[in-house]
Amino acid sequence: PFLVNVMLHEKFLSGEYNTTFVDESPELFVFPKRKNRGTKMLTYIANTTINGFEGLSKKKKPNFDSITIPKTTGLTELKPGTKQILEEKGPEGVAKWMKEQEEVLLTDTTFRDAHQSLLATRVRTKDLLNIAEPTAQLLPNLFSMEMWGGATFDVAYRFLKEDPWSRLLKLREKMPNVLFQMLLRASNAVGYKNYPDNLIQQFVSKSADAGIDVFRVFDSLNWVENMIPAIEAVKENNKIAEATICYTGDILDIGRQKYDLEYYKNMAKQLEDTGAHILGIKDMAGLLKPEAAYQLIYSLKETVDLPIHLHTHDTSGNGVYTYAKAVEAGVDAVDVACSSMAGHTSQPSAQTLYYALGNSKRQPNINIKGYEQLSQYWEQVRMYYQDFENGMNSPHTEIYFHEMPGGQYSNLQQQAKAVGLGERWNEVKTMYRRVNDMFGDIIKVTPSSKVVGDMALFMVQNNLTEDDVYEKGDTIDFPDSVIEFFQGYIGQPYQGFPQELQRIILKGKKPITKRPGELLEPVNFQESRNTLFKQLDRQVTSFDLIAHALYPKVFMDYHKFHNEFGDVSVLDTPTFFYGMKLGEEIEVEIEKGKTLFVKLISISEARSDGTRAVYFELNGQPRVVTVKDES
Ligand code: 3PY
Ligand code: ZN
Repeated sequence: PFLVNVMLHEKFLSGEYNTTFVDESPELFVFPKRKNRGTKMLTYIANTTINGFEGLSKKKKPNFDSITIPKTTGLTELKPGTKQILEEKGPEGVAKWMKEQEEVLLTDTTFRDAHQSLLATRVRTKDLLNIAEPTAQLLPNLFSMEMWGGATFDVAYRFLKEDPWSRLLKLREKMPNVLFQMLLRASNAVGYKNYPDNLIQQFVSKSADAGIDVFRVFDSLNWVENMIPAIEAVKENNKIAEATICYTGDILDIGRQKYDLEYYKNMAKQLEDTGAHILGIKDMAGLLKPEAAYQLIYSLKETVDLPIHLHTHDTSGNGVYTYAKAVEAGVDAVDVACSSMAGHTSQPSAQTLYYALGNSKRQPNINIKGYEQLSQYWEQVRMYYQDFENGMNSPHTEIYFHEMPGGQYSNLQQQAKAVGLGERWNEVKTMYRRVNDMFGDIIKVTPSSKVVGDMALFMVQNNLTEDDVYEKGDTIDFPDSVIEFFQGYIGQPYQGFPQELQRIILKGKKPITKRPGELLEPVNFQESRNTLFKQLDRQVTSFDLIAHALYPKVFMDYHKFHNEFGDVSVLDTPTFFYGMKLGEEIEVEIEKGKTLFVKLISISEARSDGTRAVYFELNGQPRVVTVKDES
């Protein structure tokens, strides 16, 4: 085992070792413990069967249809795509190529924003992997697949109990032909606060190594200064920097002049000056109306030389109309989702846009039949996640009032339910807008949108009005995220903070005006490698180090869970969320070529200590595990 540890060690593999390597790498002396994967897995299934899935009300496992996966002819038959253009021509070459295309290019967001916005980010790696190769085969002409970043990173560890890095690596293997795109919250990385610059650099570098090609970089307050370290890191890694403007308000509303056309043109120029390769427009709430889209894109095309990539959400139902106008104005690429995962808080449907642009030179060059096949897959898989649906079944024009980002809507709704405000959701939405206005009409996107959401929940929960905040604010303990926002820890809003409210909230604390990254202590990766090694009792990868630096508690909780229940990402999704039914049999491929057959035989009555015995057959052998009934 010692030799194996040496040969698999990251430093050994990278060639970065010297004569002190063995002395400085205590992890080499840790030998694998006997794994009892079967028991761990049965314990998870038994627990979920008896107690339900954390955060969901317990219910009987529904019957799901078996899933049809389109047949593929194997990776060797894949048509080359944009990934190969990047490899041959580099990031500038890709940007040039984009501008030369007549048709509008498509980014498919089904693997990231679509489920972040419709299903509280809960889609599991297993369901992505099953359709990855067919997607690569059927859609080789996509500009990119947005499949990582945003909320997928912490939700993977926190709720799905799986490793997001492993998701990226595995998808990359199955989809070698299309550019992989991630959403990067600039100095907030994939978190909700600003991190030290060296952590941002490491995060970008390792994400690039693991397979990300296009980094959509945005700042939650559109503060360009705060985007530069991330953009620089992307460029250093020779990947594509899509520097992005977040769109809010309405450029055509003369009563709403804070964010007018000049504001966006000015920001676009500043972003071009950073040396980015693509200009992104991120309409995270779906506020960009069709005529405004035309005028915005037309003006930006005149202002900058970069290809322009537009992202919207279809919450109002106007998404395809907005794209059609943007296409008319010359937008180079737009974000869509596979139709059964599109619409409402998600992106507009790829297929709908394809048909809408029929007989025009700019119609996307995609395999529409292939898209329909993928859509059938997602229609079935979406059923697995029915408990996370946000309940929005029709166009929601109220978005123009509350302005809540699509990716936040379902998540904030879950948060509201969790604190007992499910019944008062309408009040929360109204309060969200009020809070925005109190904060001086800010850009609302993660994490600034979370601050607004936290404040709105806080005010509804405590029955506070705006007047209460101004009159009794000195006696109110505001949420930490709100205090930190007013301290300047996620950056400086355009035109500054409202001073009276800032004074009330900070209660004498001094705000900063510098970029937080300049003040934060760099992460000491060597030290944290040693500490983590002791805590985890196993080899520590760079991926672990970064995840731990971003989310210490979430990461450690994930490891605790992993030690207790093993790798649950191998379970099928219905079993993962609902456990098993009596008499049911499932197959679990725990590694390539190694399948366990599990049958649930019976469950005992609760005993005096509140536990139940759960009887299984594992590969035909009787097994029993004891779990506590929490009901
Ligand atoms: C995210 O940052 O996760 C978003 O999707 C913002 O729109
Ligand atoms: Zn989005």
